[in-house]
Amino acid sequence: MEKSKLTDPFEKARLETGLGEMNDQNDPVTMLLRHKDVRKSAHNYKTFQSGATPGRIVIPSEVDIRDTRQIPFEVDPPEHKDYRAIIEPWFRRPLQAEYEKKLTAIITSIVEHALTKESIEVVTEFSLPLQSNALTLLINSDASEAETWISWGTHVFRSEGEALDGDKATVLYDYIENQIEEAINNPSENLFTKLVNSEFQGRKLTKEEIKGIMVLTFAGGRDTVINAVTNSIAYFSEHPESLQRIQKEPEIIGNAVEELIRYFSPLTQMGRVVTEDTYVCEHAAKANSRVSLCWASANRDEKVFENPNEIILDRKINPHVGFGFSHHNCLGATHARQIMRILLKTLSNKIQSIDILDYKENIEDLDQFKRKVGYDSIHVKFNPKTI
Ligand code: EMZ
Repeated sequence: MEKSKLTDPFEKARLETGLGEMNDQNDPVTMLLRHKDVRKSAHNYKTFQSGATPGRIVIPSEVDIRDTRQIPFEVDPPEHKDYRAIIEPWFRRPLQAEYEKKLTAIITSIVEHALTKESIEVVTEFSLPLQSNALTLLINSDASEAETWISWGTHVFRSEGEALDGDKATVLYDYIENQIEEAINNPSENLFTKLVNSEFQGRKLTKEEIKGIMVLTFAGGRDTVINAVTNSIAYFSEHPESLQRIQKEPEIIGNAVEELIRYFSPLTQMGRVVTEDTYVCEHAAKANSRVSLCWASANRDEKVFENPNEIILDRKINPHVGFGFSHHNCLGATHARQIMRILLKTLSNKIQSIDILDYKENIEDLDQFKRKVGYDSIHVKFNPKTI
């Protein structure tokens, strides 16, 4: 259990040039590291495009393992807006009281189960089941579907050891295609049925479009939620006083969630394809090359955040870009925030402390930078509050 000292691998490059370089499957990426440049480029969808070849804006690139365009994520304005309008209200359901109640029940039962164990592996026995059970609410499917989704592991496109895995993607695609047929033949109240009945610019969505929306729903909020939850458990195990503070001052939970998202930045970066020769930080960026918006670096930018490498639970001014920025900001953010809020509340009410027994960090290799994004595994013991 070797602890990395790599709190912010981007600091030096961000200060010196504002850029990083990484090779990804011979399709190099120029990484934008400064908060200002990241936000500016995220906004400029004409020069920095999302709707290129499906999979190309993801790093590592997924062009070799999928053809399905994820929607609305891999579509640029103006179409982006019309797709997003179809699903945005659905993705705000997590704010409804009934939804919140069900999510609280799911999280409470997972925390209570953890309390019965002498040792629990957080990634597979806590965060993954939490993510998948919570997703049944977002999709409004039967609770029993979670078991199938859990069996897919922490990433739907990568197998153990993080290698991209086309066969694994096929499992997800088959599942989604079956569910679309099921929604056509046996309509229910779930998201598949909702999409089958939805219209885009005056016509029904095609099956391929529905598939693109559902792939994003399954893939986009998976490892990110799992890393946010797992990293938070690790943080609270090192800082039991933060749990006590949240219990005493529940009004800081909203700020605390934003701060944890800023600090952990569960999604390191997202790419864009350059549409015309341009410059980023005085560096030429050629048409058809890739840049990335490095949320993780922007979120530690010392020009924007005071003491960026500290978790300040009640940080007031927090313009983090952990959920992206501009048109493509995270569709699942409402759901993710609710998960985190309820998790913090539940932990602070039930847990006295958490002992770390053993762990293996998950270090992302970005060539020039090595970044701790989460854990491959972390065994802990949860200790209950006695009063
Ligand atoms: C894509 C991406 C979306 C990609 C907001 O992020 O998440 C990644 O985990 C997936 O591999 O396909 O959905």
